[in-house]
Amino acid sequence: MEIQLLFLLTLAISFIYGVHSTVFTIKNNCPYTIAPATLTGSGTSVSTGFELQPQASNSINTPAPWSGRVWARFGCSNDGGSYSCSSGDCGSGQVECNGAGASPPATLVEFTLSDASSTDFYDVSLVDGFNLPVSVVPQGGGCPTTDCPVDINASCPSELAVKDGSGGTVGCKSACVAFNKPEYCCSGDHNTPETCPPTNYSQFFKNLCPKAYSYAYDDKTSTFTCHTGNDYLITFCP
Ligand SMILES: *[C@@H]1O[C@H](CO)[C@@H](O)[C@H](O)[C@H]1NC(C)=O
Ligand SMILES: CC(=O)N[C@H]1CO[C@H](CO)[C@@H](O)[C@@H]1O
Repeated sequence: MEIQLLFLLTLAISFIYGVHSTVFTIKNNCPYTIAPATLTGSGTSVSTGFELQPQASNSINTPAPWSGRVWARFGCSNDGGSYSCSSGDCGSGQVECNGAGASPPATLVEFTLSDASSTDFYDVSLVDGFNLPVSVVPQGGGCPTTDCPVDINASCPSELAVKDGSGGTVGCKSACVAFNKPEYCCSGDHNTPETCPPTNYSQFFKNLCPKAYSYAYDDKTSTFTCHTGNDYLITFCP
C-alpha cells in the first residue's frame, strides 16, 4: 500500500516538474493606465494583452520552454469600437494583441525560459527604441535585476522623438528605427560585432540605461541569466 502511494507521489511530482511553468507578475507603477502585451516567439502562447490601472498587477503562467517578449502600451482608447494606443500599439484593434508585435518605439522585455534544470535568459531591449521605463526582478535565487529605470522621453533628441496629438513625447526611436541605416541596424555590411560598433545614438541610450540593449550587439552588458525555475516581477515605471 505504502509503496503504491510512494509510486503515485513520484509520478505526480515528475508530472508537475515536467510541466514546470514560470510566473510573470506584471505591475503598473505608472500614474496612468497601461496595457501590457506579450508576443510568443516559441512555446505555448500566453495572454496577449490586458489593461492595468495604476498600482494594479496581473500574473501570467508561462509553461516553459518559452521565448518571447513583454512590453506595455499607453494612451489607449476604444474610440469607434477599435482599440488603439498612442504608444506601443500592436494594431490588433483589441486589448489582446493576438500574435501581433509592438509598433516601435517600445521598450521590450525579452525572455528565453528553459524547461530543464538549466538557465533562463532575460534582457531589456531598446534596440527598437524606448516608450516606458521598466525593471525585471527575478523572485528569489539571488539572480540579477535588469532595468531601464529612466524616462528617456524626457531627453530624447528631436530627430528620434515620437509625439502624440497634443505634442507630448510618447516614445523615443532608436537610430535604426529612425534612419534605417546598416551602421545603426547592424545589417548589410555591418552585420557583425566588429563592423557594427556602438554609435553616438546607441551611447545616448546606454548612458541612461546601462543594463539595457542599446543596439544589436550589446550582449555583453545587457543579457542576464538565472537558473530555471524562478518567477519574474516586471514593473513598468519602477
Ligand atoms: C550623433 O552624431 C550626428 C552626426 O555627427 C549628429 O548629427 C547627432 O546630433 C549626434 N547625436 C547624438 C545623440 O549625439
Ligand atoms: C518629457 C516627456 O514628454 N515625457 C513623457 C513620456 O511619456 C509619458 C507618458 O505619456 C509622459 O507622461 C511623459 O511626460
